[in-house]
Amino acid sequence: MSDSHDLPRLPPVGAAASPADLVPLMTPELLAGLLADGDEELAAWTLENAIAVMPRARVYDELVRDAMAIIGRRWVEGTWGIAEEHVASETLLRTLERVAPELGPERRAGPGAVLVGVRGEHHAIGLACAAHVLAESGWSIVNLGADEPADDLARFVARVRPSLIVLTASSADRADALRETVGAVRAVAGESVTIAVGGGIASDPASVAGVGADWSGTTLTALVRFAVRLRARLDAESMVRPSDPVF
Ligand code: B12
Repeated sequence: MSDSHDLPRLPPVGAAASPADLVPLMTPELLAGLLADGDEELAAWTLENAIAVMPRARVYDELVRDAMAIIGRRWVEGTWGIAEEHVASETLLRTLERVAPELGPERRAGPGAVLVGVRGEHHAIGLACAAHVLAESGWSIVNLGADEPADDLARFVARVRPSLIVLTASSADRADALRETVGAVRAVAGESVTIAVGGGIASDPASVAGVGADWSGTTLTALVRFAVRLRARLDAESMVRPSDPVF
């Protein structure tokens, strides 16, 4: 008969297990495996339990990001191929939809934020995560996703007049696209819109220094802090307009 110590260390399921007991078992390795297997049921269960005991932004900054970094490493090493990375990315996007914050009609009452991947940027999972944490902080969100041309974003901004634009760019290669995007938005909205930049590029301050953004950061935890302060300032200045129907 096998000793119980030989059994795999799977998370306990059942009424007795509280999220706090489960979180230490919910490692990036576990989540990476679930995502690469396409198991959105268990991946959503994992994220829900983590979100029950930690701020959502921290779950995305640590558990989700580290799990996808494992996928990336295995992809680079050749252990997993493009297919496994694609399965993981698509499973994660479906999983995020399942764990999205449940907000009522008040989600349209806050100031508007437009989330955008700059021209050429195809990494869009960070934006999906940013949409959740900003919505939870009282912002009305439109997520335009990946690879948005600067001139089209400017047209959209002129129409919907958001208070905040969140730009993502994964690497320093995207500095020109970022500068072009910030310039196009400023041309139609001037300083009436606040522009925040993040993603991989923000870990290289020299790359974001000259793009003309108001703020940059590498984590959603920092973005939430910034957005809460901005929201308080807009409220104090009575600058929150009723959102355009698009939000
Ligand atoms: C999934 C993935 C892809 C998918 C993306 C699918 C999708 N729908 O988004 C696809 C297949 C499209 C892809 C393509 C490529 N990829 Co890729 N990809 C990844 C991978 C494995 C995971 C990225 C991810 O989603 N992470 C999870 C999210 C939650 O994390 P995140 O994006 O970092 O976002 C976090 C923060 O950055 C922050 N954040 C994000 N945006 C913002 C904005 C603001 C304002 C703030 C404050 C914070 C913030 O919040 C998030 C939570 O903390 C990474 C590996 C890794 N180490 O990250 C490689 C990686 C990013 N890719 C890489 C590369 C090289 C590429 C390609 C060039 C590969 C190729 N030869 O074609 C192309 C480039 C495509 C393009 N033009 O953009 C490199 C980038 C190296 C670099 N820094 O230059 C990485 C690091 C892999 C590696 N180790 O080499 N990729």
